[in-house]
Amino acid sequence: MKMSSGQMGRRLLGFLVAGMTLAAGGTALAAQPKPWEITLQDAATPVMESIISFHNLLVWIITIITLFVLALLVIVVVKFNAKANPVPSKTTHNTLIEVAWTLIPVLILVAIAVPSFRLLFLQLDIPKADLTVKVTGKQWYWSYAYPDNGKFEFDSLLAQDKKPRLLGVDNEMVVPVNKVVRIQTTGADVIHAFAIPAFGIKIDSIPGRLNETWFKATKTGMFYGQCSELCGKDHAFMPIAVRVVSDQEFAAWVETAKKKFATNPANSFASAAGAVAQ
Ligand SMILES: [Cu+2]
Repeated sequence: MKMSSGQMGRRLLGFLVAGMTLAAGGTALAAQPKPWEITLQDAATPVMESIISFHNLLVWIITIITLFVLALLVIVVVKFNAKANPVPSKTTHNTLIEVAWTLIPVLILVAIAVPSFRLLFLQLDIPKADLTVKVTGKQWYWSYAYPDNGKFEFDSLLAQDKKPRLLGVDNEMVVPVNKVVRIQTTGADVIHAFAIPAFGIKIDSIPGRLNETWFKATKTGMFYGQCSELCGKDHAFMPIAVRVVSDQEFAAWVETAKKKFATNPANSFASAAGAVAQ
């Protein structure tokens, strides 16, 4: 069948719109990495929203600078090559240009510094927390304790049979939605790093040290992260799975967790041994 260029254009436009709708539909569900993903995961916290908008601002700035430098290079190559410009100018100084190429980059850096520091303070200045979760990185799994909610701690190990592959765990970390959660993290053996892209957090879990960060998840659902510090042979197999639930569901979960995971040193030793044997 022969198509006119108008028909062809409309068809192409159709594909484009379909593709974009598909992409938009895909990102709405994303709380985990997707095949062929090139952008950041969707934000589930105010901090991640700020990270994404800062990132987008930087992409604009870097794109404009790169295109500008490319344009200058093209002009030089085309207009000032030996053939086009056999007798080169002897100019060595141009005060105006020298002041401009010093000042403009400084102004650009200052313009970047303002939102950059604002974001840094948002991340580092931990607001009054509604609850604290103590996260311990171990070779090769995570343990979660809820000191505000009772005396219980549990291990969270990769569950081979669970979806998504290599991200599903046996016991998820559970937190209430729209609450400030303070994360205190440490390492039990070597340095690990607790990172959840959708929450915009990534912090080292260092033996002998307690690092703090925070997040406020504004959406319920499952969110996944991974250990982000090379920590040994099973570094790739200690995912982080966080289930964000309503206040009532969280309260109910705390009650079951208290019974299920009542602090028992023998239990945590047994699961540690299990993890090593795995
Ligand atoms: Cu690790």
